[in-house]
Amino acid sequence: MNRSATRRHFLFQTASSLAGACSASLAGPSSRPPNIVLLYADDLGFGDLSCYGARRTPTPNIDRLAAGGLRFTDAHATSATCTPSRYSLLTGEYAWRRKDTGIARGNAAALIPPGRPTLASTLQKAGYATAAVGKWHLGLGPQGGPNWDGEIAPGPGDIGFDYSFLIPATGDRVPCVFVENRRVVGLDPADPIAVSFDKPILAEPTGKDHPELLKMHPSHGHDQTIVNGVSRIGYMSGGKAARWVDEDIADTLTQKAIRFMEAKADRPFFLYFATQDIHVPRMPHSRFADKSGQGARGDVILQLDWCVGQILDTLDRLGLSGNTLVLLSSDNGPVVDDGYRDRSVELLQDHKPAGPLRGGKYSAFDGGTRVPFLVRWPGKVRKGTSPALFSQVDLYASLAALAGQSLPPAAAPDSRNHLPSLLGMSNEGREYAVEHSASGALSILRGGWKYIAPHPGPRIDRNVQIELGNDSDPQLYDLRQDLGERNNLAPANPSKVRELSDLLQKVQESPRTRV
Ligand code: NG6
Ligand code: CA
Repeated sequence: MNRSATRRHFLFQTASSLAGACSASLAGPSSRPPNIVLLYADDLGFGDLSCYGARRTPTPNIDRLAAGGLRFTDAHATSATCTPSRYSLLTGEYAWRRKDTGIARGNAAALIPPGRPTLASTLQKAGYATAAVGKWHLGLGPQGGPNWDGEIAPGPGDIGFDYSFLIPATGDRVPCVFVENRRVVGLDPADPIAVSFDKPILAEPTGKDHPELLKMHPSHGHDQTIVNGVSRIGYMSGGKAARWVDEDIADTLTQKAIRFMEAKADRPFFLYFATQDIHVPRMPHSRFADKSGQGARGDVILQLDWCVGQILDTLDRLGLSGNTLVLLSSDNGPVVDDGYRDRSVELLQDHKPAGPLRGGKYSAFDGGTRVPFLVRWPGKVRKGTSPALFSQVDLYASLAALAGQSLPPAAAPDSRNHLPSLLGMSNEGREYAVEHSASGALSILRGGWKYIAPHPGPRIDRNVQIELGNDSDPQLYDLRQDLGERNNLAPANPSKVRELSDLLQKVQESPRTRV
């Protein structure tokens, strides 16, 4: 579709998809579909931002975003870990429907096959320039993993992203190199990369055998190949010139994101900016190191806030703020000790990363999946707070509607168009939301109730000190009275348990829930 056809289509679709839900005109005669900037933080908790009540580490730039738009209090990642949440966000399908969508290894093959419709490919079809910058963690390359020395495909370029600049997996997993489009950045062909998650690669020092080489020590796991004085998950050799310096990652990614927006300022663009912050290893730039008084975790919250400020300032400088929908959220809940001794536990003080919620990252309790969610589009998104139940699985269908795209039947099987609630024109939100814990427990929220299906497994992960929410009995909580999920009402409410477990079973059994 050419530009003006795209615009006509957009006006029509937007008007029709919002008919009855709002009277405000979203698109004036001269408008084009808005740019979309999705800021996706890593492991940021419901209580970590000052606009969500945090008091010790201020986040003025994120607060500025919140003050100019809508702050959700009941928004959810689909899973309590990264890979499945990102999978759901981009495909509009619950990750638990598919095998191999758990936390991906650093050399996992591409999880989303080429040609599969994604949020990015749908926006690309609508005429958007699209980019993924930052953490990927959705696998790259063919079965068996990518050839890091050659062309790395398939990848984001095959599922709708025109441009990508990636941390292939996570900051704490090898390979510790950036991949730009289909190539490792700065690779010396004479120093090829080898990666293994099964056996050590000889001649490469590990944290386990050479703790004297470390500038930060692991608390659990993370004792394999050392890169930049930090031991990682997995083994790698080679690629010495290409290895990243953790302290510069935030600057590098932010720069790439800014360059992309500058280059595409004259057309609608979609920027998926997935920060490494505030995941481990928390290695802030010296501008932020020791500045929070809360250890490395607080410092990287300051760094994340700076990144967001840079993005917002760039939109202002380019004159694009008025025509850009900015969203900020997190892939899962918070964790304080996720494997490195970085003083975050000792200096946490009274800060509650999950706010009033129980559990955190990995957990079936709401701390695992209820996350900050901010939406700003000046003049178009209502300012204030929204209590609407919102799931990230709905971003696909909602943003597709905003861009005037109808979805082919096979696309986005679990994604529903909740654009009116996304824009703050309705507080109604989703009828129910499904959550998925790292142990594989499924929960469902509806009408203020939350049901957690019985699931085997430990109640507490002692390494990370998080309550996982596993129980061999059903759990039922009334979140309106008991947001902290303390009082299990299942024994006293068998009919509510049945109602919610039936609904959850229906969702599990139907291959798609898009209406
Ligand atoms: C866990 C890692 C944790 C983190 C997580 C993935 C250990 C002991 N723990 O296995 O540090 O990397 O995987 O986090 O290795 S996520 O946010 O990308 O899902
Ligand atoms: Ca995460």
